[in-house]
Formats: sequence, structure tokens, C-alpha cells
Amino acid sequence: MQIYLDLIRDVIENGVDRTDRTGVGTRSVFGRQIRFDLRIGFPLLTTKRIHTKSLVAELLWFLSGSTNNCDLTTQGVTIWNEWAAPNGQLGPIYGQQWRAWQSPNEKTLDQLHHLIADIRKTPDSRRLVVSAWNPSDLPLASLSPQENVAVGRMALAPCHCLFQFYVQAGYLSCQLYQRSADLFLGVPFNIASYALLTHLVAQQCDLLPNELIISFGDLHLYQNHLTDTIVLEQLRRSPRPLPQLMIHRRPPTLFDYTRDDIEWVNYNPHPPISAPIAV
Ligand code: UFP
Repeated sequence: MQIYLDLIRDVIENGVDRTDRTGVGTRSVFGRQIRFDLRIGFPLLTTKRIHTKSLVAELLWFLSGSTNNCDLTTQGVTIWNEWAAPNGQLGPIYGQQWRAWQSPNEKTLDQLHHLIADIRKTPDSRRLVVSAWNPSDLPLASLSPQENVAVGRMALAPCHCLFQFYVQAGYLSCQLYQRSADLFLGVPFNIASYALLTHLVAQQCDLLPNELIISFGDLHLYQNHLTDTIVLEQLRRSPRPLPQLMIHRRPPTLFDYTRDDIEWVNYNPHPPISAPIAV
């Protein structure tokens, strides 16, 4: 995970200070790419503890097709609270776009179901793509997250908006395009989430995980994270050996995993570092 610390240094040294939607302000670069070899360990950040319970709950929630925050809060997971409407709704975010993309003929399209079928049937395909970026459902900039939900739009535009798989000699790689990336709070979570997704898809397709590649658009550090106790503390810490992921069961489909199926062993990170989130 040295590459993560290098990315922080890159943004500090080469970034420009910019205004942003949240009003907090960032230091930002445009266009970066990182790669992880999933064969040598699981890319879970070791220089601060990542809350794996939230990570697993969120990914399984996306895979279930749910877009209601209540399905997370009942498990004690609060990461989407800032954006949810009072009834828990978040509008047509990831779960809906992945599992029930609205087609013109009033039908819905299960992109993930088709993805698994396509990987199995035509592993050399160059069309193994899933998109959460549905322009007609994007939030309006003039409305709050809750107001957007009330008019049937997404509470937050997809940050991890498109991903593609690639099969070679029994191995599965995944590349994600992330248009906007909060390097301190969001990115460690996004890396682990897509690494986990790659492991699950690989298991379902009788493949082994190979590489995770993430291509970033606007990669930024919020100004209120650029402090001695947050980002600079992070940079003072040395990476430790990567943990391994254990998947205890192979359920019938990608949509049948439970949190008890997923466990990390040998995860011995530095303590957590809390930081304010920009809404
Ligand atoms: N963000 C992430 N990863 C995510 C997620 C959000 O880094 O998975 F949902 C950050 C990126 C940005 C903010 O700082 O949240 C979204 O704001 P905007 O839509 O203006 O890019």
C-alpha cells in the first residue's frame, strides 16, 4: 500500500488549490492510475484501520439492488446517513443502476447478472462493462441531496462510475473509472470495495483474481484533511504486510453472499484516523 502514500504525496506536491461543490476546498490533480496485484495480498490500507464491517455491508447492499439507507442503518452502518432522505431513500444510486437500470421499454436491466453470464460465455469479450453513470438520473446541482431524492433523482452522483473486467488465462482483472475521489476518506474504501468485488466475481466465474486498476479523474485532498493530525500523521506511518481475504463459502450466485462469508486474516493496521466528511 506504499502506492497510496505516494499518491498522497503526489497530490500535495503537484495539486492545485480549488473550490468545490461542498464549499470546503481541495488540493487536486486530474488523471492518475494505480494498480494492485491481488495475487500477493488484499489491498486493505494498513496505515490506518479500515472499517471492514461497513465495507462488506455497503458492497452487499449495492449487490442486493437496494437504494434504501435503512438496510444499512439496521446493521449499524452509517456511511450514507448524510445523503439519505428521512425515509432512508437515496434515489436511483448504485444498487438500482447495477441491478435495475431503467430501459426505454419500461423494463429493467440487471447489468451484474448479464456481466456474470458474459464473463462465463465470452471471457475474451471487450464489453464486460458495468456503468452506474446514468445521465438522466443525475442530481440537479441546484437541489440538496434530499430534494433530489424527492424528485426521483440520485442523492449523490456516482463517484465510482464505470468498471470493466478482463479475463486472461484463468485470471480476472478489473479496472474502475472513478471520476471524483476523496483521497483520504473515500479512496481506501473504494480500493478495498472493488478488490472485494473482483474476488467475488472471480469466484462466481471459476477464475482467480489478478489485477485491480483504478483510474482517477479529479483526485483530491480536502483542505481540512491537510493537517498534522490527519494527512501528515498518515504519511508518518509505515505500511505493514497486507492481509488475506477468506471467502468461506461459494453461494449459488453473486447476490447470495452474506457478511459471515467474508473475513480478512492477518490484518494488523495502525489505529484509525478520523476526519471530517465533506457533504
Ligand atoms: N467520494 C469518494 N468515493 C466514493 C463516494 C464519494 O471519494 O465512493 F461516494 C467523494 C469524492 C468527492 C465527493 O469528494 O465524495 C463527491 O462529491 P462530487 O459529487 O461533487 O464529486
